[in-house]
Amino acid sequence: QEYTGVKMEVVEWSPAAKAIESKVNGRKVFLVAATLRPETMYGQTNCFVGTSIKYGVFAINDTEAFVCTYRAARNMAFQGLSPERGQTQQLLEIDGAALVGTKIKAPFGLAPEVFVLPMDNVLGTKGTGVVTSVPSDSPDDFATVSDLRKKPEFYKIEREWVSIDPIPVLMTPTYGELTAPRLVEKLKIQSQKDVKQLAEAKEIAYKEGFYSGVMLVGEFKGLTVQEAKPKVRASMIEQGLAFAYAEPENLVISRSA
Ligand code: ZZB
Repeated sequence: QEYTGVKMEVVEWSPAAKAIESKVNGRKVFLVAATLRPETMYGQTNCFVGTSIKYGVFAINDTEAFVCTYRAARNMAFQGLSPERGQTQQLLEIDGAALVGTKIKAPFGLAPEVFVLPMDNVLGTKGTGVVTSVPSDSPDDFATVSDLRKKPEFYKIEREWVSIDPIPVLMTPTYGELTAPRLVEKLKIQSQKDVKQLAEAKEIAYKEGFYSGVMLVGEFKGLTVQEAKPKVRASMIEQGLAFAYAEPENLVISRSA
């Protein structure tokens, strides 16, 4: 599975994560999200972590540190993303819950700064355990953001952290410019707990976007999603905002399992 690792630089730590600042030796710290849809990065409105997942802050070199699961850091250590090949260098450990409310940069995002929010369905066993959120094109993200907006107190977040509306990124003939909200409505998805319908919606959104989508924004506006996808990715990597991150097949919990 070849992901794009998106580097979301920390702008301001949440109070609960503030202590990290003094323990990274002046390194820039990034939450790193694994995505299969780099072309949608213009529409990021926030980022998700699992509140009961343990994350580490890992030194990548002398100037940068990544926040992700230990499992992801270990994979990265075999892909040129560690001071010493195959060796992780963990600076500290932190609970996902403590990261919520941290303000980070969203590379290529039309909303350039976003907040870290909680999501129930983040898997610690896939990608980096950090998920960047694109409610315009990801039904899971739209359903979760809708839950958070309905019950901010329950999720222990500030209303302001979920204030960005879905941002149109691409257009499909069937669902228009907000594919995920349309699908959530059509399949009568009530919340992030409707995992079965969400899996179906995700499948449809992937296919529709990939085969029929046309870019509405960004450097490759007007190109089809199929054409734009590798170009957006290459552009992000070239600008130092992302990197290739591969995951060994047998470690991925596959959808059919
Ligand atoms: C941004 C994005 C925009 C994504 C979109 C999807 C969509 P898959 O297909 O099952 O492999 N993701 C990544 N890591 C995790 C995790 N640990 N737990 C839960 N979700 C995770 O899923 C890959 C996608 O699932 C990734 O791509 C990421 O969300 C999320 F418009 O990144 B994506 C129709 C989907 N649209």
